[in-house]
Amino acid sequence: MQDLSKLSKLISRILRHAPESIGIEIEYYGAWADTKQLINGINSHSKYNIDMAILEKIVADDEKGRYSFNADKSKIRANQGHSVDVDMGFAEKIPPEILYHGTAERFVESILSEGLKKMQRQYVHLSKDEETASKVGVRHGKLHIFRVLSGEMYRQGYKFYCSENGVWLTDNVPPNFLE
Ligand code: HQG
Repeated sequence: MQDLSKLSKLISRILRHAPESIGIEIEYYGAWADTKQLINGINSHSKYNIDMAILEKIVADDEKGRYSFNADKSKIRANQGHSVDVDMGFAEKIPPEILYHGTAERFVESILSEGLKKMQRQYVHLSKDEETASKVGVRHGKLHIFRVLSGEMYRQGYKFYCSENGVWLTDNVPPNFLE
């Protein structure tokens, strides 16, 4: 029995960061990959075996709603988190007054001086609640959670977007909007 969570990690790496690793491309507008090409690419370039039924299960069961299909399931994409250059066409959205960002303690000093930067990804990722932020943060080490004054940022002209799976995104967060 293969480990579907490892297969899901591979899929998110392919769809967000490295489509070329299995010889496929993702479209600039919408970040779509061809579903059949993804399946064939994984089968020929990795140790995993996948078919449409397994892929559908991974997409449906993903606890963060990381992926979506188009209407006829001929295309698939990651809903957020890309480092490859894509335009997801996110609509601007008014954020809640406060959002959260979970990170590791060792980054705190740098974040307090430079603000939150997007690093390898296309946006800074913010969470709607502290619980989600803590899950994001512990991936990096000893947890530190920042409160982000997103309402105030919005009023000062900063743009916010929200992905299909509820992750808040913005270009950067200067230190004066962090608590
Ligand atoms: C840190 C997961 C030093 C930032 C999650 C973070 C998320 C700085 C790290 C999604 C900094 C980047 C994204 C600065 C930011 N100095 N460090 N000025 N500015 N950082 O993984 O937000 O499970 O690229 O605090 O749920 O942790 O993969 O971003 O620690 O939505 O689906 O630089 O990934 O989704 O790390 O996580 P990441 P993130 P998945």
